[in-house]
Amino acid sequence: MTEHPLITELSDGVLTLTLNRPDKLNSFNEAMHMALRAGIERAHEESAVRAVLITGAGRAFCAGQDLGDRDPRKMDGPPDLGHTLETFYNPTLRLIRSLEKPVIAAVNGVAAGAGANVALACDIVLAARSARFIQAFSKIGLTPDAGGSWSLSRLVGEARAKGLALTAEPLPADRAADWGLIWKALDDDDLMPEARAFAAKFAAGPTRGLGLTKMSIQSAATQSFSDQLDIEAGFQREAGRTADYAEGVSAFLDKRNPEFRGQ
Ligand code: T3D
Repeated sequence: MTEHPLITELSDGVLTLTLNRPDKLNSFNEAMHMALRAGIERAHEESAVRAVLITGAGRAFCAGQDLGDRDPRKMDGPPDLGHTLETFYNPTLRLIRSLEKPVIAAVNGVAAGAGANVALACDIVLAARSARFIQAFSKIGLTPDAGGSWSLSRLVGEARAKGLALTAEPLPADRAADWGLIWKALDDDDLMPEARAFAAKFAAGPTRGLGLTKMSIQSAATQSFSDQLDIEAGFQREAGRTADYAEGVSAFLDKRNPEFRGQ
């Protein structure tokens, strides 16, 4: 029986999506693309989902595109990779960025090509110390995709973005954290417990406030200071009307822990 390319589990508000093609280092084929997209769509639709955790089965996070599906010797002519990006990668990346809930990537091993850039599109990236991030594209004559050119240049600046993309040198998790490419590198055995703890904390948090925080930080990249002040005011107006805000302030005044309900 063929294993499902994505293991999906919803527990206590956390939707865990595990890329599950370990023999191919969880590289993307069409079935895994569609399953991951369906998982993120579910997170958009279901209020029971309050945080998403993406990780990989086996020793890798994701090795990008399954190159077995791109064998030139089995094709009539060159593939239209613009079409495959528009059809498979870009919709999922847009869904991750537009999801008004936190998305955590637990990078358990190598993350290469589009696999690295799917991780970098997430909101909190945790990586095992043994993990490496590889912009593998230049090794096969391609150019960064899955949002990599955007994420790299914003997260680590042009010099490091160009260095990573042009050389395809593996970047160890510790250095990725030092450079600000990811949130944290962790001992391998600590990765999943800590990632689950993060996800649980978000899932028990003020969901609307967290979602607006994500949107606010993302919007700041393309706004003037003055326009961003207006956006903050609009978001704060909305956050201030939530039951979770009332609970947060009440709990502070009562000197107790808040019980957020995601409302
Ligand atoms: O095509 C489009 O639609 C456009 C979009 C493109 C997006 C992209 O992601 S392009 C970039 C594609 N990815 C790569 O170029 C990375 C290829 N993989 C590697 O460079 C290495 O495998 C790694 C550095 C990731 C890991 O190296 P290592 O030494 O730890 O493992 P390995 O021995 O190379 O791989 C283990 C197995 O996984 C091996 O299979 P085997 O020999 O045991 O049967 C290998 O062939 C397979 N594998 C690894 N990556 C891929 C893969 N199979 C298919 N596609 C892969 N990307």
